[in-house]
Amino acid sequence: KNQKPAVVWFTGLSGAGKSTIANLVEKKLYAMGKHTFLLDGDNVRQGLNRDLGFTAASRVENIRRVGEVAKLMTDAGLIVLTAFISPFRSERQMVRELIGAEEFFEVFVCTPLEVAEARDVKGLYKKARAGQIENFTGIDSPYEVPVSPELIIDTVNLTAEEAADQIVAMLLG
Ligand code: GGZ
Repeated sequence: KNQKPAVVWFTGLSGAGKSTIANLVEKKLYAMGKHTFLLDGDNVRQGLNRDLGFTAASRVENIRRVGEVAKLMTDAGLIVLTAFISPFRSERQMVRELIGAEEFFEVFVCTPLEVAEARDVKGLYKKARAGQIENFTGIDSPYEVPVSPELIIDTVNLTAEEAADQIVAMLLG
């Protein structure tokens, strides 16, 4: 089946819902016969990037490597989904240029800090507030809101299903 390679680059705070939505998008694309790959912290920070932490320099390198891997995968014809905080505008711009603007879709999973922190699914915000985790995004490490993403997902008013449908429509519509 014919398919256009693409990178759907999710960005947003920890606990914003990036992985949840990316997983749903992948499921929907798979059901349509598309070939995809999902890159996220679970499969990247344990392996390829296990030498990296959460200083600004480590995050820059994390995103650079993920961008390069995504590029290789689009060269193989895949639709690549990436779910990383990717807190810095300059690195998101760098990967946009690396991939090529026509194939790059930046999706801002827009969940306010108060909402992500209130959910605190993994208890990480609590630990960060208590000083047990340093350089935590939104607490003592910055998140730079995207200026012109291809899509903004309002997770306060949309379900993950609805968000995933919006993304599929953007990609294939
Ligand atoms: C942010 C951290 C931190 C710090 C551990 N700051 O909610 P999670 O757990 O599953 O997602 C977060 C993930 C962030 O890794 P990324 O590779 O996406 O970050 S970046 O793009 O900025 O390089 C969180 C966990 O790792 N985590 N310590 N200090 N998130």
